[in-house]
Amino acid sequence: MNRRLFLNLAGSAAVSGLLRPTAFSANAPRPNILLIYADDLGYGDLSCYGAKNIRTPNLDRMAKGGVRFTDAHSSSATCTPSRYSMLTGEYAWRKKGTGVLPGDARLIIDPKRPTLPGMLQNAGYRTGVVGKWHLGLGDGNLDWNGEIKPGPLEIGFDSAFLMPATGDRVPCVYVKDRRVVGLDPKDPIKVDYQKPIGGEPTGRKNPELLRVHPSHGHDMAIVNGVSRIGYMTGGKSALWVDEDMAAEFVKRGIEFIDQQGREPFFLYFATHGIHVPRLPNRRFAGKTSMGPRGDAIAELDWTAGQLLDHLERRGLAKNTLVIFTSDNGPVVDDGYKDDAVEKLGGHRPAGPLRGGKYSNFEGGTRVPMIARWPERIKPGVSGALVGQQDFFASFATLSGAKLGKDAAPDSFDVLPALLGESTKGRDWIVEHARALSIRRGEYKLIAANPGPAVSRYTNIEMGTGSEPQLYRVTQDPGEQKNLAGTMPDKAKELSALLEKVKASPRSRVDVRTSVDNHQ
Ligand code: NG6
Ligand code: CA
Repeated sequence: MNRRLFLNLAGSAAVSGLLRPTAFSANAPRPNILLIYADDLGYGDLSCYGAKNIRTPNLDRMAKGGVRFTDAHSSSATCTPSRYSMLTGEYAWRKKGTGVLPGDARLIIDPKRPTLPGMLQNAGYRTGVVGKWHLGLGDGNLDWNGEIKPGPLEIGFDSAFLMPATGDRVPCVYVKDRRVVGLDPKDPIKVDYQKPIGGEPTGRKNPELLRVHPSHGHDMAIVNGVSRIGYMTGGKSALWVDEDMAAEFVKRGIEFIDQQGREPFFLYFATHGIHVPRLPNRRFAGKTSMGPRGDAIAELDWTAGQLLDHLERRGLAKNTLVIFTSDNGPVVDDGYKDDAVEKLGGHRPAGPLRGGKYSNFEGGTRVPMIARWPERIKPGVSGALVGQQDFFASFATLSGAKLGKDAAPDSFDVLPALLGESTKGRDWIVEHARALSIRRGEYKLIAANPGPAVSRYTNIEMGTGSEPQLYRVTQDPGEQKNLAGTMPDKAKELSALLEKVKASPRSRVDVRTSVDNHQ
C-alpha cells in the first residue's frame, strides 16, 4: 500500500511539480534516512568533540565525512520528552504525562496524530525502529503475554524491535512488533511498579545476589545480577542479556536495512548505550581508562561503525542520510556504583558546557550531532542552532511530503542547515529540563526555578535560581556570568518570547520572529 501511495504521489508530483522542494531535482532518488540515537551521551564524550581520554574512530570518521554541529539540541534533558518531541514535532512540555516513564506506562503518542515515521511512511518510506522505546506501550494495564498494542506499529513504523523502556527498568525483555521475543507461555510475565511480586529477591533485600550495586534507587527486581526499577516475575526464557544488547540491536538494524524494497527506508536506531546499567560486551570491557562508562562509549562507537560499514557493503552509503545524536546530556553517577565517578580522570562529559542530564544549563540539551550524506553533504563544522524536534519538518521537505498546519507544531524546517548548506538554523529554541530556557541569538534565559543548586544524587549542577538567569552563551558557553542584573532589557525580551512560545501551541506557524522558517 505504501509503495502504491508513493507511486501515486510521484506521478502527481511530475504533473504538478509541487511536491518536491525546489532544492531537489525531480529525478534525484530520495535518500534513505538512518537516525542513530544515543542515550545520555554528552557534548564532550566523543573524540571528534574534543574528548582526550577516549577514541571514537567510527564517529570521528563519520564527522569527517559530514557536518558536525556545535549547537544542536535534544528538546529535553531527559529521554522520554526528547523522544516524544522528536517523533511528534511537538514540545513535550506542552503535554502532561511526557516525563520519564515507568516501564508499564501506556503509549503516550496518540495514534491519531501525525508523527515523523507516519509522515515518512505516507511519503513512501519503509519505516522501522530498533532499540530503546521509552514512550509507553498499550493503552493501560498491558498484558505483556498477549498482543502489545498500540505501540510503534500504530504510530507509523512498519516494523519494530524494542527495549520497551530503559535498561534499568523492567520488563527486561525485547518486543518484536507486537510480541515479547522468546516468551514461554507457561512462564508468563508480570510487571508491577508499586509493590514486590512473586516473592522474588530484590536488590534492597538481597544485595548479596548483585554483581552491580545501586548508588541510588535501582533496588527492586534483580535481573542478570543487576537490580532495576520496578518489579517483574516470569518471562525467564525471554530475558535479555545486557552484555549482548548492542550486538542484538546491530543485528536487527542490519536485518531491517537488508529487507530492501524499491522504497527508501527510514530507520530510527536508538541505542541503550551509554545509559545505565553500563554493561558493555566483554570485547569492550577494560578497553578504556574510564571504566564501564568509557567502555560503553567505545561500544557505542562500534555500534555506529557496524551500521555505517553495512551501508557501505550494500552500496547504500552514498545515498543514505545518517544522523547521529543523543537524547540528552551526560550523567556520571546515574544510580549504580560502576566506577564512572572514580575513573573519570580529567574527562569532561559535557565538554566546555555546564551541567548535564536533567540540568537547565547547556549540558542538559546541547548534544553531539553529526549528519552525513556523501552524495549531498559537503563536510564541515556548523554552528547553526538546530533541534531534534526539527527533524519532522526538515524530513518532510526532504521526502517531498507536505506538512498540514496542525502537524508537528513546534518543528521548523532547518533542512539547509542540516545539510550544511546554510549556517542559519533556527532563530530561537526552547530547552526543557527542570525549567524552560530560551535561546535566541547570543543569549539564553533560564526561567526562575528555585531548588538545590546541585543534585545530591547525580552531583549535576541543575541551573536552579529563584530569579531568571541570563547568559551570553556564544562567549560564555560555560554559563558562568549571569547578566540578568546588568541587561534587564535583554532578559525581558527573551522572557516575553518564551511566554509567547508557551502561549502558541503551534510555534512554527505562530511565532515568527526574524525567522528563517522555510515552511
Ligand atoms: C531516573 C533514574 C535514572 C534513569 C533516569 C531516566 C533513579 C534513581 N534514577 O529516575 O537512573 O533511569 O530516570 O533516564 O531511578 S532517561 O535517559 O531514560 O531519561
Ligand atoms: Ca537518556
